[in-house]
Amino acid sequence: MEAKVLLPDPSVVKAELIDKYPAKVAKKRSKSIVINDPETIPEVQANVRTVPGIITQRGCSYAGCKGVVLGPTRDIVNIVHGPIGCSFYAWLTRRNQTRPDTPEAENYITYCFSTDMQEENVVFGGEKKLKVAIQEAYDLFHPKSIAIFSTCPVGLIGDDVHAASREMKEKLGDCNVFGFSCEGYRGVSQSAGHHIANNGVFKHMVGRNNAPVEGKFKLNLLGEYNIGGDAFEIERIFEKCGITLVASFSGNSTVGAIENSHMADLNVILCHRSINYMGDMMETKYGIPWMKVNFVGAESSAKSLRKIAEYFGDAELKARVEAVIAEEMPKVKAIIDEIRPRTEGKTAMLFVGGSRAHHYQDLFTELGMTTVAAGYEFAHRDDYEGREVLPSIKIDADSKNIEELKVTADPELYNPRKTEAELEELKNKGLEINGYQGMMKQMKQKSLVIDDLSHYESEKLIEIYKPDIFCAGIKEKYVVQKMGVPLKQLHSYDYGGPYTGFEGAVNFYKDIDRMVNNPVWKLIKAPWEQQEAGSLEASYVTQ
Ligand code: CFM
Repeated sequence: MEAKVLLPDPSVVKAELIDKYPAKVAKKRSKSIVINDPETIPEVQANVRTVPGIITQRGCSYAGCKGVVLGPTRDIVNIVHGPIGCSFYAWLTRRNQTRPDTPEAENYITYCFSTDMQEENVVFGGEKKLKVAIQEAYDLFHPKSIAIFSTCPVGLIGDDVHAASREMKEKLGDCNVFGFSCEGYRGVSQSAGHHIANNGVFKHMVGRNNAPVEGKFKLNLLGEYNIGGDAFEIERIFEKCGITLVASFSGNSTVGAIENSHMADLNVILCHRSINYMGDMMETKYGIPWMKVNFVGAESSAKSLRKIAEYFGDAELKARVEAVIAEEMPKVKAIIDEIRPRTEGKTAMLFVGGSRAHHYQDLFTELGMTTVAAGYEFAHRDDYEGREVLPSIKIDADSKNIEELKVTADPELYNPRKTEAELEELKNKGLEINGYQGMMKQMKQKSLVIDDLSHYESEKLIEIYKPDIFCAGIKEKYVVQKMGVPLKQLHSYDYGGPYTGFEGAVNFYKDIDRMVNNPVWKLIKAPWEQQEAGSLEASYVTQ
């Protein structure tokens, strides 16, 4: 039975969140703060510029391109063309793990490659220095691929990273060199960087190797970045089921696997926000359908495996998947039965990037916990409301900045994996092909959905709801914990993980149990409990 959670009136909460803002800001923010109705799905303002002066959780386009999409592939040398700070900030901070076949196998993830742009390069140009850096990396490592990432000053001074890459690719002969115009300011958030990265990976990597891949059920795992070892757990499950993983984009992946990925017969997408472009482009060019899955949550993992088996339509695979679920689930069930009485009825808030604020709600549901408010930092309306809204999304000037690749069917390699009739049949069985329903359909009536949550709003939310746990990132962690509320980092998982699949679910239950039932939080007095009412907002002013 589900525990009843009494929630404050969401319209009063919303009014309070925007009450202190200047009128113009309040008007803008109110469009991004929405009271959910899973039946009618209200419109959420998303993927628009953050109001200047507001402390946002967001990152930049370079972070989305280099850090998120390309970063986890181990045998590509990623050179950052820019000041050293951009590299240091991105160096090993995302906890994406990788497992080379042998200790000697190529793995550049632990390195930090930068052109270390100086004032002189900003004034006189940095292309020469970039070419020297590419040559140096090549001489040291002889990698198969080198990617160049542009930081803000590169775009400002007009260095042509693409021309430099082409020149070096030709000169080196056996190294694929390509660049990304992913300057931090290219979009309103890291989301722009995802799109730029998808375009580059599609243009320069996918389809370079047409060698056939062994296996009966071949798929690519899109939008899984192996944070804390998540991909390892999914790989374990696939292997048990007899499913062949051709390439992962891009956790625990290699350049070779991505170049060969168009040989798969299905793309499954975990993180819709960061990689849906790739799913669509591969479908158009090669005829590979994509399907949204979720391996966060034990029930969701079982459901996703069943969806994959249904797609391939093979009786033996279906039986195998059922056997794996039957073997894995009792272990999960034993733990949840022990933990759930302690977590049942508690509340959570999730404010993370572009997909985890949705996916992790499944794990909290399994714990009997209610998500009272959630939102993404940089997702688009389709991630909230479902892909049906795509035709009605207005393309603003910021989105127009990002190239839309014109993709057509490959004259030789296009091979629709399913006929129209087969796709229709799958749809009738409830399999959503090339679709995603978004977060809101799954969230409760009257829960709050907030896009690009500001620091101020997060403090207010905590003050009003006093949730049992708040999920966000390192920038929020200690501020929230000083209020007496534990914060679980869902970007890096703090030091934990994996949280995917069956074993991951068990890890998560245990970690959350420890956090929400830790008596230490009761010993902390939140700032508003220590100070007089009204004195908080101005506490940053020195008089
Ligand atoms: Fe996708 Fe991600 Fe996320 Fe993301 Fe990210 Fe991340 Fe994230 Mo941090 S790709 S949108 S840009 S699931 S790095 S692994 S945790 S904000 S919710």
